[in-house]
Amino acid sequence: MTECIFCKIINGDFNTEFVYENEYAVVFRDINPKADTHLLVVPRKHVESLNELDDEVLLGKLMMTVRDSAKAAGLKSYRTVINTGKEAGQEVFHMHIHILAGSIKL
Ligand code: DGP
Repeated sequence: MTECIFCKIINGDFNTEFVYENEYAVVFRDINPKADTHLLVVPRKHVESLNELDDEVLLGKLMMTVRDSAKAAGLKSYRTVINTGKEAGQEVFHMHIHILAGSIKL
């Protein structure tokens, strides 16, 4: 049984609403938003962090998912952040990309 919170979300264990999804990733709202709009793009495949991601096709698909989900959310301008490693502020060790838009408190 997985202990990874994002794997559980992907499995539907918490009924988290996906604002966008495709075969590579799901996108949902951050529980602790740091901006007016704060989304997380999370690969369906469990990878601890960017340091462990060795699939360049998946990395490209994730960036396309950032763009497509931002567009679907009506965002024209946004910031993307990937926290990699504890010292950089990574709290959830399932790689993800933050999308922040509007007033950003980072
Ligand atoms: P990071 O620090 O880059 O690992 O960001 C992890 C983010 O994940 C943090 O901003 C809060 C968010 N988060 C943690 N647990 C949950 C959860 O159960 N649901 C949602 N929607 N977001 C979560």
